[in-house]
Amino acid sequence: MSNAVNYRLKGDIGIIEISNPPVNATSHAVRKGLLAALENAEQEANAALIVGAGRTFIAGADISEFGKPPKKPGLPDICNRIEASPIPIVASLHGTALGGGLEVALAAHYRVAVPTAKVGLPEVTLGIIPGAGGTQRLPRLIGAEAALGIITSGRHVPINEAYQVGLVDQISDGTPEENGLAFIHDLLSKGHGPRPVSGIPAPKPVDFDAWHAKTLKSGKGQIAPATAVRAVEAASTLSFLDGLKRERELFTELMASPQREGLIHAFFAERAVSKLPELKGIDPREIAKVGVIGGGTMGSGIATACLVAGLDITLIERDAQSAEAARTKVETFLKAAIKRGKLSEDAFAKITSTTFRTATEYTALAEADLVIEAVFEDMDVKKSVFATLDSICKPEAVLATNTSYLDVNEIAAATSRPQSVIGLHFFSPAHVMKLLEVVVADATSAETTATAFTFAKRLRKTAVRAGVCDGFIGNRILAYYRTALDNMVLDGASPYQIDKALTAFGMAMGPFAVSDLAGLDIGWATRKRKAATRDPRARIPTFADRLCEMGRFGQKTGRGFYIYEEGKRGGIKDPEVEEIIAKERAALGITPRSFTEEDIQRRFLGALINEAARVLADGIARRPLDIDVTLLYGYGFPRWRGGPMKWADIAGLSGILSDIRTFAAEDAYFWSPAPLLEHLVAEGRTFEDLNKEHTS
Ligand code: 3H9
Repeated sequence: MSNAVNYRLKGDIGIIEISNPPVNATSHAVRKGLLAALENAEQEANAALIVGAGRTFIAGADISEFGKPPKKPGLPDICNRIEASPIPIVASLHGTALGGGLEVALAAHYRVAVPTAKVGLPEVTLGIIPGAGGTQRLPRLIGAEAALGIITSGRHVPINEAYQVGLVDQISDGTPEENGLAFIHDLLSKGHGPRPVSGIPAPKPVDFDAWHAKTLKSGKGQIAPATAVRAVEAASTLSFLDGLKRERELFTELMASPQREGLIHAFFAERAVSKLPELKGIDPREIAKVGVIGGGTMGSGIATACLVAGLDITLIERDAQSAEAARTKVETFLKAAIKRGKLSEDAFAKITSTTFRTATEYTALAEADLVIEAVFEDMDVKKSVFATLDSICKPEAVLATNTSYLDVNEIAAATSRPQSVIGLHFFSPAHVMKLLEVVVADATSAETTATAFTFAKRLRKTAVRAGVCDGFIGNRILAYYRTALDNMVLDGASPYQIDKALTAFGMAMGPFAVSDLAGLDIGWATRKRKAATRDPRARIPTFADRLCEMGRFGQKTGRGFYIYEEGKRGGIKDPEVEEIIAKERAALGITPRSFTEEDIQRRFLGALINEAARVLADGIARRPLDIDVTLLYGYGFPRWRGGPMKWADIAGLSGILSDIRTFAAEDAYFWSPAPLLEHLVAEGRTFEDLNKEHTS
């Protein structure tokens, strides 16, 4: 028997324990072990219990085996074999029973669980559907409607809810083994035998076409959830065996899709971002008390994120009135967190009475373990804040700036302890957005960096390491692709057409709608700041300046590229904007030309990948996967495409380079190809090869 599965006889019950840390995924060794253990149990036991060793039952199939040649026995065979067993089989769940793990439990004849367990079929989040009978057994057990809700969302279902719909038979305190054994003793004493789910009549049909249409629409280009609807439909309309066949066909199709490749890349990339070789063995500093300077939207959002994570917060504002306004803002954010189920009423009461306070003097930060500055984006202001912090904070405190583009080295130099200074670039709204760029300056110590990563984890944020440059990873790449889009507007495309083309590609929002949300005045200020040093060959989106001159700053003023009407979600197109753009083109002597959706997407992606390659070559991002995670979590790049670098690998780097060279014929300055991209193409290598170089 393999070490991945332990088998022993306890009385007349065979105990089959999956032991494949960290999450008991059903690797080849587990599948072989399960089969052998089952055969043993059937020979000598009156019933068998399947449990997981360690922190969880089974979190699913082993994702790292996907894309490789399958090895027998497959999980569907194992599940069918479990269900067909002549002795009753009970699965006792704890931790998570997900994907193939839940499918094993569904193949068992009975299911018990501890109160903290969660179950789910999250396969669609990986670009596939359940492939070991989940789409056929779950609807039989709980009905098509409830099964569709679980399978198409991929969500982790709390065990109480699972119990209420009949997915598990009993919830008990105690260890999984105790729970399972007690259940089996009861079962045997009542003379109950095997109870295969496949024997339950087919679920009543629901309006599968409506489910399919709805799921396809909300998938925004992602196909797995809608495909899952068709698999569940098969449970209603076909025999169990034919349904299994249909599930396999659909599963196999998706397994071969680029969406599966992209989503699985995203799964591993988001776990790899926090693994930095230089932090191995480095202990982070303790963080309990945090100071936040500035109570604007960003500072208040940061304070909220920290408070929800249970940290003690002192927020500094310049006067009592601003401090009170910040307190109100934070309380509003916290109340919204209660509504979203992220915070309890009790925790809110505790936060507002004890762990959150505002102050107007920096001396209130003397005991802070970490201070995050979120004041106005001005180098002189920031330097003076850091000089003050240096004189007040305890020597072991970490001093962080939330700047989105300023030079963190220069800020660190304003202190006598640059080793303790780091950038923590939050994304707005900071209590909601999951991305945190950890900007490591030249003198930042490994201990400070390790502390920042641990802090991010505490906040349940995904932290990406970035180096110092204007815009770090994300905003630097954004500025470049945004220029490509603005140039297209100058040349004849409308902002609305561009937004439509890029949401069709899968971006969460169109870039012009995003600018309206962020405020057009931000880009305007940046253009003014850079005007003196701008290369004369660079083109200027004067149409955006005209909008700002008219006070059209976006959502906050009711007008930007779009018009925002009170009480309505999203903006509507404004013909006046098109007129302003047309006038600017005429003033610049540009004859407008037309762009297709594909033209727009190719330019957007060409620019994004070109600048991303430079960001890599400059060491601002160490690995392509760091860029993927940044764009996925902070910029609305579609997860099912894996991130821009993964998308580029799948699309083919030589095609992208050839696009860039073609565009260079129109504007050689902007479209000069990144040398790294040229090298990769010349050597026939990919971004994934660079990821591997950094992890091997
Ligand atoms: C499936 O089951 C298909 C079947 O229907 C059909 C088959 C025919 N495989 O997330 P963590 C690793 S599809 C391999 O940091 P947490 C993970 O990479 C599968 N490895 O912990 C990490 O490794 P490292 C359906 C896996 O406590 C380590 O385990 N199942 C797998 O925050 C710890 O993970 C899913 O989609 C796996 N299945 O969260 C569930 N899962 O330490 C996917 C994890 O080297 N997993 N690893 O970085 C999860 O959602 C979370 O891992 C879980 C734990 C909630 C379980």
